[in-house]
Amino acid sequence: MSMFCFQCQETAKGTGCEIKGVCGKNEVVAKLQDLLVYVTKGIADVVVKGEIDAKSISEVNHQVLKSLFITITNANFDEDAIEKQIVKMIDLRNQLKKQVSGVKLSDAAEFEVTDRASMLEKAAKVGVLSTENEDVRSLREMIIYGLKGMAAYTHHALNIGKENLDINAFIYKALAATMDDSLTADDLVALTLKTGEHGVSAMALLDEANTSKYGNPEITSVNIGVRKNPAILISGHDLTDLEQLLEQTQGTGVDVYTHSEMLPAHYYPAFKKYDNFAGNYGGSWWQQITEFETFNGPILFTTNCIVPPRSEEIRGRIFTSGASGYPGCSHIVPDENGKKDFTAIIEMAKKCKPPVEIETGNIVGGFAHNQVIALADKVVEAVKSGAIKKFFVMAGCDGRMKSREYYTSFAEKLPKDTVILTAGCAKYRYNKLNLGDIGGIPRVLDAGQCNDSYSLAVIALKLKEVFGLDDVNELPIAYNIAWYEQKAVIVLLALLSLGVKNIHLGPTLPGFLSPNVAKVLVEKFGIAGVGTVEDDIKLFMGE
Ligand code: SF4
Ligand code: SF3
Repeated sequence: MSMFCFQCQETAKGTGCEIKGVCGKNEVVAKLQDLLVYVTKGIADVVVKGEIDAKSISEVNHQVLKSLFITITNANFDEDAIEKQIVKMIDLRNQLKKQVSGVKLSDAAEFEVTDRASMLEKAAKVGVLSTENEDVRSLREMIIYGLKGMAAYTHHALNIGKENLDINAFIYKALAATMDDSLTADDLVALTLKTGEHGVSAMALLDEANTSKYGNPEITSVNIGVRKNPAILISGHDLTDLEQLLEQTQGTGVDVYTHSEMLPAHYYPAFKKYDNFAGNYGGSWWQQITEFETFNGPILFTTNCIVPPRSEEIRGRIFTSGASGYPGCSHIVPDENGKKDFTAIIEMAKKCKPPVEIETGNIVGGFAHNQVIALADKVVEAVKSGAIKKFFVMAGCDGRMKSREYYTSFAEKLPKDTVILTAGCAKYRYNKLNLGDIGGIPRVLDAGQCNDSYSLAVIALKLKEVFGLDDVNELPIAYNIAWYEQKAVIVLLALLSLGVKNIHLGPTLPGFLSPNVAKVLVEKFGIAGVGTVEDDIKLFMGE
């Protein structure tokens, strides 16, 4: 076996990628990512055992978030960039160690490597399979994947200047705990829920960062056709990159389109003032394989999800920033004030043909908590009158597997007196269907990106209050969530920590759940997989 990774839904055979990632990650990238996670654990060990206050180590905090983010599925395939980050983290770790004396540190805090070969040799000993007990391994990895998602959201908030040091302190504590052999399976289950709690805080922090800077999302109709100008496509989740790109493209004759998870940027009031912010191009992340061909212009990835480009021509048009990276693609780095210079992308766009139109029409979204709560009277009335029988939270990720057609069919076949609440790129399975509305309330309410699943939780808690219920599970809300990468793991853990039960998770249950851990999730939280559309609808509707 040359590598092992089972962190995403598309993992080979549902059990683990062992030769090459289904995502395109090769053995070297996989191993370097393992080592990057390991050195962040080493830093956590130093911080926890040395009782170092997160307040005093801001650069370390930031680099830990970035390192975890780099290892998220489809974020970074660039061996050299990951190697550089490992070197940086070892250096930070060694600086940090000078503050600590008289404690025995773990190997993760002590190891040294000299070159790529020694990194790969070390990585082979510290990956996922280095934990032998499969239940402990399963719980440790579930916590680590949750932390990766949490780190991504916290990193976005940081880019907007918002921090919550309790989250950073928790990340250290939890990372260190994943190396602690004295913890029992019960301790690790408790830590999983704690991870979920901090996931709620991370999403709330990002929500506060986004809405304080860009305003509260509002109902918006987004054009999915094209204009006649050359253009740049921006993908991923980082709104600060989008803001800077929109500023720098003003008056250049270059339009900006969103792709995949960047679509919800259109819902924020602050971006509506840019007249070259043209619309959204294409569907969810995996459709980039054909959509980048017809887009014609350069593409900026601000985060995941990158699919290895099929041609040199396309690779030459891809730029990356932040935690994302791809070999051979230009990576834009910020200056010391966080400013990024996108001139190279804009100049390239000017020489490219305008995008080819692949569809026409509009998508309506912008139903984050503030907007939905503004409509609360209407929603509550519709529930009381029986016009709305049930809400279906269908947030999460999309993916390539054919089995995900389930979600399109599920949305189509749901009774007409139901409403879908969505967030994340899962929505592309049904957001272009004409599902109609109920007394003016659209049957698909899109709150935004995957992190805006937080909005769905806020909405549920508000409804619980309005209806005077004691338990969020008494609401007429069912959860049928699609997952793919580790941000969906933190969303799931966040919902569990809020007491939400009976979540259905698909299209397949995570390969990283051992049979015993899966059993705990089923027994304690009522987690279930998906069946056939017809059976599941009957089950959810209580028929
Ligand atoms: Fe496989 Fe997913 Fe890991 Fe990629 S991220 S190597 S597809 S499990
Ligand atoms: Fe999608 Fe990658 Fe997860 Fe932010 S863009 S939800 S998969």
